[in-house]
Amino acid sequence: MILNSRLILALDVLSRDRALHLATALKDRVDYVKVGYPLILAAGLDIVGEIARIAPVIADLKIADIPNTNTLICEEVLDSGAAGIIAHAFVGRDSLSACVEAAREAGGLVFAVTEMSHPGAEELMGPAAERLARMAADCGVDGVVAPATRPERISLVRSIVGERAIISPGVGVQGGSPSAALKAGADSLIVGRSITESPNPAASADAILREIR
Ligand code: FNU
Repeated sequence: MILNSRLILALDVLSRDRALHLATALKDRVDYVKVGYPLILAAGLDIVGEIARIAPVIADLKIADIPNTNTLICEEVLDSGAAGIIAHAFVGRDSLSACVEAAREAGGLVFAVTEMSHPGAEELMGPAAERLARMAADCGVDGVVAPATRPERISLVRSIVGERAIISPGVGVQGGSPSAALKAGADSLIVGRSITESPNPAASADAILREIR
């Protein structure tokens, strides 16, 4: 995984032009551009390849299906140019392993979600997060997604996943602090609206980069 800036841009915008404009403007400040359902549904899967020509793409489809369907989804999105994918761990070892195998075939990265950053994740995912992190590590994922909104959970996940990457969303609009997440053990921060909805996205990214450094 690339860890230069330690910043991943979450590009949850609905216009192809805006997405390409932001990716171009911010490509030197971020290691990856993360795209998910909002942009892919609005602009089509080809947007993955278009952005991949600007910066490496992580496809955040939170893949969560039976192994065969997971394989098909991974193949499609990796073929379209994604350098990495995000999959849910809660669906089970066989489903997550299917993602890992598909990524290995394509030379891509797999990140497993252990616990999400929003308050509702405390209901069901929180109590299972340690087991999910352990299972994800056993399956051979490259990294996990852990919540910047709960830095203590990042520390816990770090103690389980060892050297594997931890990428953390929830900074800014969701209330998480960049420095607290990094101090707790995150390798990279995933940041969306604090940058994309700023009147000056480059300046907002720079402010986060200063905190990272
Ligand atoms: P921002 N995201 C998240 N929490 O926020 N993939 C998770 O637990 C998770 C994610 C994504 O709040 C979210 O979908 F697993 O605007 C969005 O794309 O900074 C981004 O991270 C956060 O966006």
